[in-house]
Amino acid sequence: MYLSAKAVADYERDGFVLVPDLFTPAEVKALLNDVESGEKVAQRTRGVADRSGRKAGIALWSELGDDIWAAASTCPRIVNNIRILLREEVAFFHGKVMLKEAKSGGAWEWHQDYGYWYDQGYVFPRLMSAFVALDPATKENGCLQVLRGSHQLGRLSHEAVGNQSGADARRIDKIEKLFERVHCEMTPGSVLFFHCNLLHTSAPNESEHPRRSFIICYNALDNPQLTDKPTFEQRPCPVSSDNAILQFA
Ligand SMILES: O=C(O)CCC(=O)C(=O)O
Repeated sequence: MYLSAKAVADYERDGFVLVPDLFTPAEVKALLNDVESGEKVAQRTRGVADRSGRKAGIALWSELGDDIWAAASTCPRIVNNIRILLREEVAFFHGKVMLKEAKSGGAWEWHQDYGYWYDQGYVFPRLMSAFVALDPATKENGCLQVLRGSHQLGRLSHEAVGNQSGADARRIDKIEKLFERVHCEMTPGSVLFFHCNLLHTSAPNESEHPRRSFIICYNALDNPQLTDKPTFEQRPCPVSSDNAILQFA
């Protein structure tokens, strides 16, 4: 389950790498059970409107806690691959469950995550995310779309679009043609590792089924946050045992 040298080279060229079936069906079932029946996601979910006012749900937290989400965030199959890709020691940054309801879940505008993490004071673009599909992610239900290699652009200007922060739309119109657009269709349990400057978007969910995912974000341990009120705990991300998720099943 550790990335090969080729996968690391793909990530460095493309800004992302997809690992099929990193989590087992039993682990995905346990995570989905917590989405549906647990308190954490229910208590934290809020809607974020896209440019047309359609909302996508997001439940976000910055602490690891002692629950199934912490177990997934400290899973060696994730954390050690993040270390391999960032090539340095990493800290947990935050986790977020993304909920695109059937027929109504809204879009996410083109953006780079470092577009807004820069505004939170992070000095270097040495952060990245692991997007864990909990449901099948398809074109119909608004899977993630990325521009292959766009992390090489560096950070673009961002502006408010709906309740979101989107990359400069006029610039996106021009540069979109320079890159291959990849629809990241994923089976449940698959994980997309992606760079914080990779341009990505997703369309509304037009299907009959929800599209749920868990995105885990990590920062390089020594990437400081310029702020009087740090929200980021600088300690090495713990690594749990490989079967920790199932202990919460
Ligand atoms: O869930 C999605 O479709 C996109 C989420 C996203 O772009 C983000 O959280 O940065």
